[in-house]
Amino acid sequence: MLGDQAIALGAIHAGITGVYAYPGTPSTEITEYIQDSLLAKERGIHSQWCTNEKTAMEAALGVSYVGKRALVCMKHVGLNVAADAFVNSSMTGTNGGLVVLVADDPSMHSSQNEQDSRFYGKFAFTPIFEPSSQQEAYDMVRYAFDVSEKYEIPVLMRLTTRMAHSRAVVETSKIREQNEIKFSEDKSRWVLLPVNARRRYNELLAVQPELEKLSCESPYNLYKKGNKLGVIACGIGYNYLMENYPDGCDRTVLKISQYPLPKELIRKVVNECDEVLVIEDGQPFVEEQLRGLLDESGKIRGRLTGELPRVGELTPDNVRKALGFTHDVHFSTSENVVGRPPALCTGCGHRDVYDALNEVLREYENSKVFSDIGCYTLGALPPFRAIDTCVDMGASITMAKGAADGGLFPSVAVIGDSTFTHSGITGLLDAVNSNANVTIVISDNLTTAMTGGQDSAGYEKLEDICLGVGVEKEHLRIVIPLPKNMEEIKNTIREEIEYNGVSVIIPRRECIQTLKKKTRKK
Ligand SMILES: Cc1ncc(C[n+]2csc(CCOP(=O)(O)OP(=O)(O)O)c2C)c(N)n1
Repeated sequence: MLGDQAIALGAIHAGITGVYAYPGTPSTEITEYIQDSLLAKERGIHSQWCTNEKTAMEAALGVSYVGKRALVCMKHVGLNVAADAFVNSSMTGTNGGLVVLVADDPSMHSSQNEQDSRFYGKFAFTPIFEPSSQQEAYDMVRYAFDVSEKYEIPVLMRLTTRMAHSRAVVETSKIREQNEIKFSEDKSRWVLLPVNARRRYNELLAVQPELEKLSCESPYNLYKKGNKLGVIACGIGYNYLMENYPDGCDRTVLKISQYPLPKELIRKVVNECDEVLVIEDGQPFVEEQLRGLLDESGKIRGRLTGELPRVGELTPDNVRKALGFTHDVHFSTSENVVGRPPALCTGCGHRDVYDALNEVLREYENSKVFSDIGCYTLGALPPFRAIDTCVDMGASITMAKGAADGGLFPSVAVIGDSTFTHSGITGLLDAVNSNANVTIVISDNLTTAMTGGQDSAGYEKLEDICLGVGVEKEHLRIVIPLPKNMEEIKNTIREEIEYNGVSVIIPRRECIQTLKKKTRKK
């Protein structure tokens, strides 16, 4: 199974009542697996996509509130969107088990940054789990639900790209029933008024030593005594370490797959070894804590000391180099693969949108196009070079509004249908409320194409949403993005740019990939 699939099956077998998610690489396959699972269907497990990560997190918390188990999945930047709900869920605590699965993307294979979600877990004082193999991913989900239920706290489970997207054989265990509905005896902890929140915060802090003890005794944190060269290997880093020692590792090794940091075990390694190499995929989360502000001993080595690269993902090769092996064994094949820059598909409607937009905007001296995240972001690359920004989901409309406030004309936003419902609607409301002079293009391919064609929450609802938010009917225009309609599309764009207020243009044509899939299915 893929690591993602192992998580999904582990969650079904652990007795979840629902999975709540918004797609995002490399986490998408978890929910897709549950959606396709007959067992999940038989058990009535909820698995419909959510509008964004915050709605997913909150729905999962609602499931937990009634005593049942919920899995919530997202990519790392999704946790920024869900952060308000996530951090506060550790204050309310949970009733049924709640596992928040976040897939990080070091090396940014398909992301805008390589933030490390373990910081969020520490920030919210939740336990964190980080599997080092597919088997562990499967087993750990159940364990994570048990910890969540025992300590009444949400738990964060973190994968990185290679863990999510590589395969291994997984042995399954018994299938557990879902929980019966039940409510917390302590009702006040769910109402985070300051008076309750202060009490809850103290309780959350008070349980931390117990969670740390649990980490020290965890079956997933292994200590093995060896020579004076120590290694602390976290999550998939342990996998890469062992790959370099097919006949067994002679170093002293501490494998970490459960946090808060098992301080006692860490002290043991540091005391027993002359040098300790910290191998972790992502940011130097553990290494930085070990070095502290004043550590000049040079004993702790890793990403901060140059043994491992400061940025990008771990590989068996860069781990090998850090371990001091001089003879080269290359695990990686990537250097033999020719780079293939991404491009919009031939026949994609976004192409026609950009062709029209480029032609019209050439007529203006200072136009800027604020775009967003999706397939249409590829409009930044040749031959289009049609967009000027892409920051985070939803930022197109709001940035266009801000730029218009600052005097830019024409100020244009381009956003996809799924991104619009994810986090563009509130920005549109801001633009309407201040009657900003912006032209907004919602390029509607009727799906969430970038992540593989998941259902789009605003399907057949975009016009009603825009009108409901307050866009004027005459300035809500629909076009069909096809080369034969080029003149009509250009005229529509021209007219709406010239209108001094909020205009929305919806070019609508189905994504050719989902169309192909549907035809094949038929
Ligand atoms: C906060 C966040 N969540 C999820 C993603 C992953 N992601 C990137 S683009 C995208 C959706 C794109 O769909 P849409 O806006 O309809 O554009 P399309 O790809 O269909 O052109 C998603 C889910 C992300 N980058 N950031």
